[in-house]
Amino acid sequence: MCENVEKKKVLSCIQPSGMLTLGNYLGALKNWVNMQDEFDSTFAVADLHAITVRQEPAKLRSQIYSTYAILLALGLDPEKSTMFIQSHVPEHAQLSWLLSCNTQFGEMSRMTQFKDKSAKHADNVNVGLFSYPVLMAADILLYKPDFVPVGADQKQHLEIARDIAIRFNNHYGDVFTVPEAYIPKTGARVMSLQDPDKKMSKSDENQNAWVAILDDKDTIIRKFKRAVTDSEGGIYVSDEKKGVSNLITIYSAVTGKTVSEVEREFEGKGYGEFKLAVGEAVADELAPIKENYNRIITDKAELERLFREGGDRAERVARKTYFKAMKKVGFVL
Ligand code: ATP
Ligand code: LTN
Repeated sequence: MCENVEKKKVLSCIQPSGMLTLGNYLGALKNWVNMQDEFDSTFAVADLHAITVRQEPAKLRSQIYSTYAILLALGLDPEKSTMFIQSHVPEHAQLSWLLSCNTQFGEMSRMTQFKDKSAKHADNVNVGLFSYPVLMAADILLYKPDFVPVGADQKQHLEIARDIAIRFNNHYGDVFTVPEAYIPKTGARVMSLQDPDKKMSKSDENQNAWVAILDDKDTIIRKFKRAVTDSEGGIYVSDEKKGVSNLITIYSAVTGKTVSEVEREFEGKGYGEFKLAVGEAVADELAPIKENYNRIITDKAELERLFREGGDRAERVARKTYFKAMKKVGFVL
């Protein structure tokens, strides 16, 4: 008998705005890989989002290729998942306009990422940076996903996407599915290795603060050896021990061991030994990804074939939703 149960849908995107980090991996990408068999999955490189901060054109171009290649290197399979580049599907920008006209200035003004990023890029507080969550809502709503796997920092943007979908549906009639955030229990917020009060971010100038997915083993171990802890000793999770807690979270997310198992494993041990173990576990997890990446990135023609095909597939879905929304709003099609 043929099984014809419709799979639930997931969608997520990642910006090609620099080297992807261990934070991106544990907070989001690892879940994408885990979800692709069970769900009807769509994943995109959010290149339109990347230009909300200044990008050098040649560098942006190469980062779009390398981000797509990393997704393949992680084990995402274009046969199973629709994998594409956001700007190749014009409906993202087009729907974003419709949604902008149904989003209030006041609700956008509350977005904490806008506040953080406009403080960081004070010379370029552009309108795109402000309306970024509306474009993100368009990315999501076009594909009607049930779940959106992201790190904890994106929760507020997901809530706005839900609010916009509900409001639009109430006003014009049912067009969008109201999505739910899918945030991992461990690894949703990986902190900087140098300042555990701050999120690990690829744009941190201090290179020791973050681990890139493509860092080599020696670099990874060196960064973990230098990770900030405290002078107290004791390997357990506590608000007073943010550095150690972050390392425990990372180790737990990578090995699949629970936090209490990790605490027991390192009871009575020193920070040196612990940091080395975390570094080695992370390096071992990332090594095959790096190896795959080095192979995949050399074949540009194949990368292009894959992202064009993914783009065509995505557009077939996006176009339907977009035209339905246009029609409901009253445009002549
Ligand atoms: P930037 O640091 O340049 O602002 P970013 O890494 O936050 O960029 P994206 O590359 O778009 O932004 O993030 C992709 C995914 O990675 C998102 O789902 C985000 O929640 C997740 N993510 C980013 N940083 C972390 C982190 N430190 N811990 C957990 N998840 C993270
Ligand atoms: N804003 C996200 C990246 C992103 C995204 C999306 C995530 C753009 N569009 C759609 C999920 C769904 C970020 O992580 N900075």
